[in-house]
Amino acid sequence: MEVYLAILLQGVITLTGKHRFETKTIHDGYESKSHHNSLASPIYQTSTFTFETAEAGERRFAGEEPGYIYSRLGNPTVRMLEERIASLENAEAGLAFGSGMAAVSAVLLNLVKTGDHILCSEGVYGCTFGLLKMLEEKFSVEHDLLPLDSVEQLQKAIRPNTKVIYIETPINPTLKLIDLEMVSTVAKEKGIKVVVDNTFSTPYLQRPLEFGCDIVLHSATKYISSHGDVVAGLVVGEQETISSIAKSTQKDIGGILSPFDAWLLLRGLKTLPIRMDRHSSNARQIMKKLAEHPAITNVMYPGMEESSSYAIAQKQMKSSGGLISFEIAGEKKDSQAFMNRLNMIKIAVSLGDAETLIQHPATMTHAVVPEEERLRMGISETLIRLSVGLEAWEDIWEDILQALEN
Ligand code: LCS
Repeated sequence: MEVYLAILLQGVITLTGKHRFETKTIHDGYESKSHHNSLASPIYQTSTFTFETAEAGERRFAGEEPGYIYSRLGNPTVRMLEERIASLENAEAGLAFGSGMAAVSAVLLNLVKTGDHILCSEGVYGCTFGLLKMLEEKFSVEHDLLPLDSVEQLQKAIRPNTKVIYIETPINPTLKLIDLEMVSTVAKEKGIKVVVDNTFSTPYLQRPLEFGCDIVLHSATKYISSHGDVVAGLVVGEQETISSIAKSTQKDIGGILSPFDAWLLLRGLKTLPIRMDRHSSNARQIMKKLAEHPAITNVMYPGMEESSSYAIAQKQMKSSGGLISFEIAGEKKDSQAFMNRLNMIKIAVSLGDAETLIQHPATMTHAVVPEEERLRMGISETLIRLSVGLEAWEDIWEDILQALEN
């Protein structure tokens, strides 16, 4: 079993901690000298690794000799990605998974057991909500969804059996923010682990570990990939926590990432900073135009001065990212008719891609959430979520405008 630790510890070697973020997105986790000076990182498309002798295999399994064994337990291309994301989040170690939900479930199943309680932001991705329900029904792990917007409320909500505070910030799809420093300060006093889903921000815009949180996870399907061609998840944290997840829920449930998908994500990460800057600046322009339009009744964007999350955005985010949610005057059919009139903008779930995508949370990403809870999360029938892409913002706005005015 020690072998998993030996493989994970190899990770720290190639980190170039002295560099700035933009440099780390390109170099960390990969050392060309160890790979025939290949500029691009190689794809180790293999399921298993040979041992020179039976005794060498025994030593590897016993953790007495470093090296790879089998790709579910570790793969060099996947490891490069794990090292890079750990470096970008300023974490000791990272792990890659076959989807964001594989990452969420591996983390939660590792941290909780029957009888425990999870405190959760009032609003999470629909399948995360589904997982919380499943944990409750099958394993009696209870949860509460709360706004988590004051120390008093947080302290009141913590129970003796609360083991995890699980946060999305910005929350999908209402884009409300949670004060990470406030939550982690309260949690630390009580010995509770804070897990943050950092999918909407990426480490370029927000690094929760620097605010005292314990574990950060991502649906890497989104901004980290950005090309709409990979489904993946990432987790980072302290070495001890990451080793524990690697040895338990990752190894034995097995939701690992393929080497080729890891390679695509390594490639995507190289352009993360310039993409996030463009997503954010495009979104700002679209947000301003939406706010002025009479058919739009409500615009949700943390970087908007009128937003109740504005102060938190200034404190913990570099900029507010590429997602905007808004409500349209009328009812569900009016929102759907608006979406149907769009030409360039594609109707699709997922987000963070180069293409601008639009979706209707009440009937799509959050359709599994019962109506009463959905409305409490702030997801009305007319709410629309826009993932502002990398196109010229004027073209994105012209498409929205013609669909609003036709
Ligand atoms: N966390 C967040 C915040 C998400 O938005 C998603 C997926 C996940 C986790 C799960 O990641 P996956 O397994 O899909 O890689 N969000 C989606 C969305 O908003 N539209 O389609 C998927």
